[in-house]
Amino acid sequence: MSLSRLQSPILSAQKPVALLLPARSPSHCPCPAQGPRPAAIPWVPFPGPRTCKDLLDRGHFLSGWYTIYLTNCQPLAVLCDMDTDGGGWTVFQRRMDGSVDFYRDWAAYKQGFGSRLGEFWLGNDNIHALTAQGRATAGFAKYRSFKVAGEAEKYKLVLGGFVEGSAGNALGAQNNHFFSTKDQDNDVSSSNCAVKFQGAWWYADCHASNLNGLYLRGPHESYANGINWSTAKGYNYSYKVSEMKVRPA
Ligand SMILES: [Ca+2]
Repeated sequence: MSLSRLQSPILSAQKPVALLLPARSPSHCPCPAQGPRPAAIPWVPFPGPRTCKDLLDRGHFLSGWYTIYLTNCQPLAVLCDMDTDGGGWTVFQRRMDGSVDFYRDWAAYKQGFGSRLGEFWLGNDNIHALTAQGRATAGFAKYRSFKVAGEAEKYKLVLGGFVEGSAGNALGAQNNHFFSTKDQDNDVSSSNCAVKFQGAWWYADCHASNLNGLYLRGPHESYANGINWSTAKGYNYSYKVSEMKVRPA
């Protein structure tokens, strides 16, 4: 791993590949294959990749944007990190240069925003689908499991135990809390945490981490409104690089 990656919080999670299989049989749900169907056995189901780990296993060793297929065969373009910690990670959040505004409303976080070329949030509905049957993993801060509920449950964070990570467990405090944005206060504080700390997160009363906070480029005087990970560099240091990613078990 590069130093910059080591210096940034990387939330990682994973889910069993088996749980990503479609409810119906592949013959009723023929996801497009990557590349040509094998001519010799055209009748054999040849499902498309369901995760970045699938793609890695099929020989895609370079990081980049690929199309994967969710459980209902819905295609989704995702950034696959094929390099960090063995590769096969699906990245759903990236901060790297402050070029994209992350202080956005519920609708924006629901559908996703940003640029494939730089910073982005993949969208809460997509993140929910990716983690629907989530179980754990690794990175800068590693968790045994990671799941984001659907919108009906306000994208609640369901986190497994903290496994390891030099940055410490700054996401644990947000476990079992709803997602909040500046226009939807679902936190347990009498104030509006998203407005107070200028982000969008699974705020409680309010946070120990704020990876969708303002891009403040390192040390900052303001309190807890940057890309903070309190158990590492506290509430007055904003990380310059942040990635959140999941990988199947
Ligand atoms: Ca509140």
